[in-house]
Amino acid sequence: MLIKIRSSLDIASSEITSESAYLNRRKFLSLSAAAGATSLLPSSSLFASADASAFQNLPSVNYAPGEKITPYETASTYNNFYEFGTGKSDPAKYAHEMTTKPWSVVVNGLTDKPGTYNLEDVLKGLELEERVYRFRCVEAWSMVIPWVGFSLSALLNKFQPSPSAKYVRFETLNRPEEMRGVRSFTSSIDWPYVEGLRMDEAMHPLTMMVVGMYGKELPNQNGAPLRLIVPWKYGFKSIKSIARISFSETRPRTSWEKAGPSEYGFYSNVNPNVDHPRWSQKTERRLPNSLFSPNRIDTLMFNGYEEQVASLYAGMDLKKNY
Ligand SMILES: Nc1nc2c(c(=O)[nH]1)N[C@H]1C(S)=C(S)[C@@H](COP(=O)(O)O)O[C@H]1N2
Ligand SMILES: [Mo]
Repeated sequence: MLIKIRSSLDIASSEITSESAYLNRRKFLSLSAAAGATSLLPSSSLFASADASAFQNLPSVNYAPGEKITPYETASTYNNFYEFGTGKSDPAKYAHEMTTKPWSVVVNGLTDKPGTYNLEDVLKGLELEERVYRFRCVEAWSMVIPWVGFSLSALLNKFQPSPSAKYVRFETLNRPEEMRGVRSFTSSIDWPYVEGLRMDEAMHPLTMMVVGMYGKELPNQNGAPLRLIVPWKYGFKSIKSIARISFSETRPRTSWEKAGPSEYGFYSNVNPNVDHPRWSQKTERRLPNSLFSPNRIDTLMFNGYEEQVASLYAGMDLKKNY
């Protein structure tokens, strides 16, 4: 096994929090028993099916206390992943056409360790954990999701960015033959999908690199095998299926800035006081909802993570830097 996974034996019972409410204890026990039964099969990577248990029994922290976890069914069927179409159900229908094994990541720019790395090598030595975060799309819908991954800082530190690196840029896989949205002539996105963070945002402990959700590997439609989650920013910053990570001194131009500069800025912090030019950001539709239970709730400053991240933006005009 190439990734360091803590077995249930080395986790103090105090670390196994009761917040993993979506998995009741009995279900958990039966799943780990099943995983135990297959552990004699040869397996060489975290993502081999015999290692399904690698995503369970992890230390878990709930960053959305008191809120209901969105059902897996909703989180894995109501998606934005324009590489597979613009409809919310397109990713669940078509993202299986993307090959995610094997997967490699190019690391370049201002780093002492440029190269093309197998996913297994990128992840080597990193310890998985679970975090429950609120997730807020710029289209004013939201969910609460238990992600599995680790702080992005742990991964970036492995690549020793040089002190002159001020930004990190991410690129999604660009493989039109497996992505019908990329092949489409009506797309407004300049492929590949590009996102970026200021280095201090990237190194913030809440910024997460994600490989799983709900105690399982990420489904392709949610950005397998490697995606970003920045819980205080609008969902489009959380780029999926990452194939390149670059360090730079200058601010990268992101796909959404290019597509609509007056509507989508570089920072894209969740902010109920700054409306999108075409709609309000004061409230959000918490999924799943229906005509009869609209589930409208107030949007929180920095998506509820103000205490942890506001200092990153001290002195900045958040209306200008939207
Ligand atoms: N490569 C890529 N990443 C992407 C997108 C996309 O179209 N392509 N959509 C973004 C948007 S707008 C949102 S809201 C989230 C949706 O993540 P989810 O489907 O896991 O909820 O992914 C983000 N990451
Ligand atoms: Mo979004």
